[in-house]
Amino acid sequence: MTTATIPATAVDPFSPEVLADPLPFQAWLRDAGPVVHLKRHDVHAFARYEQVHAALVDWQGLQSAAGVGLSNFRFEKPWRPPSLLLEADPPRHDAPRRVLSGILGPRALRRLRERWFADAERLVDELLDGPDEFDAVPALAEAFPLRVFPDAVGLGPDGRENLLPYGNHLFNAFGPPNALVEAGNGRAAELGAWVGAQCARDALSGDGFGAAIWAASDRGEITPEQAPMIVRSLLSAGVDTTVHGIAAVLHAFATHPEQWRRLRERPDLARVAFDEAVRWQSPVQTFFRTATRDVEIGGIVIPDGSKILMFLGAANRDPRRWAEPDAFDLARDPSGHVGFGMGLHQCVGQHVARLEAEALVTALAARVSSIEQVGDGERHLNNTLRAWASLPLRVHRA
Ligand code: 8QM
Repeated sequence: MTTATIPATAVDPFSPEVLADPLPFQAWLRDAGPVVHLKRHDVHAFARYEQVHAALVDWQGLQSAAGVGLSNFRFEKPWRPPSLLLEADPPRHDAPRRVLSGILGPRALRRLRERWFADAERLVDELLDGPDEFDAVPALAEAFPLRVFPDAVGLGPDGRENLLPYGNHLFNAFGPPNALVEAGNGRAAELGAWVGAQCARDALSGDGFGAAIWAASDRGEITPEQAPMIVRSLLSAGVDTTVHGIAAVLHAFATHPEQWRRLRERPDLARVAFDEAVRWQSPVQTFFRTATRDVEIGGIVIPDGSKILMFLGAANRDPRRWAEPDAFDLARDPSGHVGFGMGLHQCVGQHVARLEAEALVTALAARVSSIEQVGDGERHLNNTLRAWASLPLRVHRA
C-alpha cells in the first residue's frame, strides 16, 4: 500500500475535546483502518489491538530510546535526562529492568501485603466515619497510594505534595507541546530538582525500594550512576498511574451496581476487577515508538526514524479482540489487555499497582454495600492519562 491509500485525519488526539471524551475518535480510528496517518503531528497511528500489540512487542523495529512521546530524541533535547527503563532499548535497558523486576516482583511484595491491607482498612474506616458523600479522587484514589507508596520507596516526609504535579507534567510532556504542557513548564525545573534530590542514597530510608536499588549498585548489578535514575523511575511512574487506576475501578463500580454486588459475593475478584478497570479505562492511553528502519505493520511501511502512536485504550476496546468491549464485566478474562503495555517494556510496577488496588477494593467490599456516582464527575485532562479531577460518590455502609 502506498501513502496515498492510508486513511488520514486532521483531528488532534491531544486536543481538549478529544481528551475529554476520547472514545468516539478512537472508534473512528479503529474503523478507518489498521494504520491511520495523523496529519496534525505527521505520525502513523494504530488503534486496533492487533497492530498495537505487534508494535509493542517489536522492540527491535520500534525503539523506545528516541523517546516514547512525540518528541524525537534523535533531533530534540529531552526535557529531562531519559529514563534508563522507559526510554532505553536493550542492551542498556536490561540491567536496570532486571534489578527493578526483582525489587517490585510478587515475591518481594509479600512483606507489604498485610501492612497495605491494614492501611486500606484504616483509610476506609476513617472515611466511613464522615459523610456518606465524598469526592473519591482526594479521599481514596490519591489518599491510598500517597499513604503507602512513598513510604515503601523510602521517601522522607517533606515535599510529597510534589509527586502528583511532577507526574502530571511528565505524562503531559509525552504529548505535543500544547497548552497542557505550557501550563506545567513553569514548575518543571523545580519539581524535577525536588524529585532528583529524593533519589540520592542518603535521602532514602534504609528499608524501602529506593534502598534496594542502591544495594543492587553495591553488588555491581547496576552502576552507582544508574541507581538514582532508577529511583526516579519509581517516583515518575508509580504515583499518578495508580491514582488514576484506582479512580478508574471506583468509577467502574459506582456506575455498575450489579458488578459491585458480584464483588461483594466474591471478594477474591478484586484483582480481576482492577485489571478489567485498567482495560476499560486505560489510565495510560497512548505511547509512541520510533522506527529503527523501514518497518511494515498493518500492510504499511513506517519510514525509518519516524514516530508511531499506539492507542492502548483503543486497543483495549477493540471489538475485533474483545466481546462487548465497552462493558465493565468481572465475568470476562481481561488478561492480554495492553493497559500495562506488552513485551519487553511491560509495566515493571504492575504487581505494586495490583496490590494497592486489591487492598483498597477489598477493604471497601467488606464495608460498603453500595456505591453510586453522584453526577458525571469531572475529568482531569492530560496528554497521556485518562484521569479524574473529581469523582463524587455516595456510599452505603454494610
Ligand atoms: C509510564 O521514568 C520512567 O522510567 C517512567 C515514567 C513513566 C512511565 C514509565 C516509566 C508508563 C507509566
